[in-house]
Amino acid sequence: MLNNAILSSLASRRTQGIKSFAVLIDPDKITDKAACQKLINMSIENKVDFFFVGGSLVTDDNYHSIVAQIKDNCHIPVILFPGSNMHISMNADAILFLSLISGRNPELLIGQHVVAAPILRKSRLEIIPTGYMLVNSGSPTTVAYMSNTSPIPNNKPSIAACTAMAGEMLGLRLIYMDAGSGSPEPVSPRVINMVRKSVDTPLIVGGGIRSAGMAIDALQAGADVVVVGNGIEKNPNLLIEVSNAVNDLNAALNIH
Ligand code: 1GP
Repeated sequence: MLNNAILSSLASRRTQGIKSFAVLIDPDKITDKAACQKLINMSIENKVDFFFVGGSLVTDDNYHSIVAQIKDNCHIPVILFPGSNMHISMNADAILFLSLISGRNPELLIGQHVVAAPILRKSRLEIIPTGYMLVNSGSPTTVAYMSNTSPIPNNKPSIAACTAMAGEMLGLRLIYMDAGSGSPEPVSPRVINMVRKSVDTPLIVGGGIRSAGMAIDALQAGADVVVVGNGIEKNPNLLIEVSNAVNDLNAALNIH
């Protein structure tokens, strides 16, 4: 039977207006066990909702051990955020089955998926069909280069909205808008807002969120989940700041 616990929880949180915070662990950046443990402990203490693990280019071989370390030490769900069909770890809870719908690279729209499908079919991973949209952040990002696609311009909300709508009509269950890891600018609230009004799926937003204020801007514009990676690698206290801000926002919306 297909497992859909995480997708159901995201959909139900969306219905209730509950916002979520996901910490992205890039296996190339968190290379030692002690640093990973510190991040896990902080995430437990600050009630982080999800871990995303992955990146568009993973060169270190600790992908599986990071997933295992998180699973051994906490109950926060681990969701794979793969850059290719090589990034599958059976110990995780779920995988974002990403179709890069902002691009026109068939490998990332369907090709990699065909290779991954039989492996995923045998796994216990929850498979979450996700429309992945890159949004231009003003400078080239690893993900844009690696995917060989052009991101949607940050000042063209209608293109983003139509892309998300098409993704939803194709049956994708989540939309993830990403400015790319470490991007100088996050996805603009205007783009988020227009996409929010165009689809009913839960909406994940990440890339270039370097302050609690930016996270709140994205959530108030309509994101259901904000993802922060790079900013936390540079300043671990950002994890606490974003978590507090998300909790305050949820409390302000009368959610406990
Ligand atoms: C990148 O959305 C994620 O794919 C997170 O981006 O590392 O810039 O926080 P950052």
